[in-house]
Amino acid sequence: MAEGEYKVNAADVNVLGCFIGGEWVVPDDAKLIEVKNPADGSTIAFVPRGNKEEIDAAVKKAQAAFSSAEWKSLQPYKRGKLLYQIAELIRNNKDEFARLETMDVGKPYAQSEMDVEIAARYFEFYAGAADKILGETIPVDAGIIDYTVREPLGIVGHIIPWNYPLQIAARSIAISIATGNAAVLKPAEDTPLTTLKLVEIIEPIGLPKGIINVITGYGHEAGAALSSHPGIHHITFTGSVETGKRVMESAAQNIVPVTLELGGKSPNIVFADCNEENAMEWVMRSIVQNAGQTCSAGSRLVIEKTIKNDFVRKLAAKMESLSIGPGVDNHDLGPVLSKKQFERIQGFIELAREDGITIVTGGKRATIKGCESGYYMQPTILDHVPQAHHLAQEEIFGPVLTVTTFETEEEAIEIANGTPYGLVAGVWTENTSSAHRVANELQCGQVFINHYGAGGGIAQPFGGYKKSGFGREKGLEAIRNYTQVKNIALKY
Ligand code: TXE
Repeated sequence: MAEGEYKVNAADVNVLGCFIGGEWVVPDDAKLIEVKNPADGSTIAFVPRGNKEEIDAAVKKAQAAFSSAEWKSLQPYKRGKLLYQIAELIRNNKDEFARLETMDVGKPYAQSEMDVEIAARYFEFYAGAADKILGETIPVDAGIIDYTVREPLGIVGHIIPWNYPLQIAARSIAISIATGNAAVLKPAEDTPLTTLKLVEIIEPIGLPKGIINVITGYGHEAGAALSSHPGIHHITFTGSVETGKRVMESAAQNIVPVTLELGGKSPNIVFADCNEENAMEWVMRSIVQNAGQTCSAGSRLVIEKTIKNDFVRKLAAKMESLSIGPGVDNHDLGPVLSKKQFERIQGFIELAREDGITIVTGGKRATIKGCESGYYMQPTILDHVPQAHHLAQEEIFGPVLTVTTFETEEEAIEIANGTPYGLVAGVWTENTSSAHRVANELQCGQVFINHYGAGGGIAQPFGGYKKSGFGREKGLEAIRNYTQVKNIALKY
């Protein structure tokens, strides 16, 4: 059968629907998308292959809900209370969410559990923020009272990637509700399950129908229809640079602002005076988490020459001791998402071989007994990667670490800044002055010193410099993306 030609009610697998205006919809003669478990290639569900029609229906429902008296009169603190309720519901369904995320994305169960907790915390964070979205008073001329109010934008489109589907859907929905917007979400075609589960648990709490809508489908169909829809007032996109450009182009046709959270090639800058054990642990974790499929993955080790050989040797041994296998069995590394992603990573490894780059460890597919159709990849270290080489410049999005050395602080900064990306960086040194000097010079949206991921991320603004995108998600900073400012002046 050709892609997308599955029939509804295919006997023995779960056929899920889109969520439009508070109803679950499986269009009659719907074409479906097969959702697979990357651990073993099995089919776990079918979802509708939504397209223009479904997006249009969702936007209309969102518009009606956004303009309804019911939504307009729901005070901010009450929106906050609903968000607290959702956080509780997420925690009550923790196992189900974690199981679904692991089956859908492939990631180890413990990492999925962490995602569930983070999802709940987004709802709590924005619950508390809902009634604290403040304006200002501005001193102008005598006899004038001038003030600003922050108003919702209207209908916000969210295009969600496949690497952290639950976390990203959660933060999207939480902030949309907190700021008083209505939302249309398009999860990634490979990983729609936890987004659908999320709206399923939210359904009974009594949000006006149409405030949250989910359309499943492919990017070039449902995604493109959403980003070019004239009824949308903002697009939040997380994904590749190439698709980000397309989304921005479509949004430009409607003069719609976009927040783009694109890829990264984030460096861990390791100085000789670092705490080696700590640095090594986090350098490893930052590239193997979710099998390296994390936009903020620490995918480049930029290390002081004097300690490189010893550090890399120990790091390789540490990586070789990691277990690889299905996420449900909670190994250190699960499979990568799909054949497409696996082949993409293999393409980079092939390039390393062709160009004589040293493969210190890994580089091969890991074969797991009983899961031969899964896409498992050995964690890999590539040494002596010239700064200008493709491998040091492009996002690989797999458990593949490149190594480049430096001799001076200036050189470290130059190498760290020397890619088109600018998302995150790690700095490892016991010299606080040097750490701050380097942090000030780095061209990226987030710097971690002596930890990678410190603070947990929920309250901290997250986003890129350069081709890693613009606009910020997370924290209070993100509220700017979801609101617009009105200035009001009164002459008395
Ligand atoms: O991304 P896409 P893909 C990077 C990573 C990865 C590469 C390719 O390097 O290897 O991108 O992954 C939707 N209009 N990241 O092909 O295409 C799509 O359905 C509107 C980094 O999966 O960017 C999905 O929901 N939407 C990243 C989302 O965009 C479209 C996370 C992301 O898919 C569309 C994911 C279109 N024309 C990939 N085409 C990160 N920043 O974390 C696709 N989509």
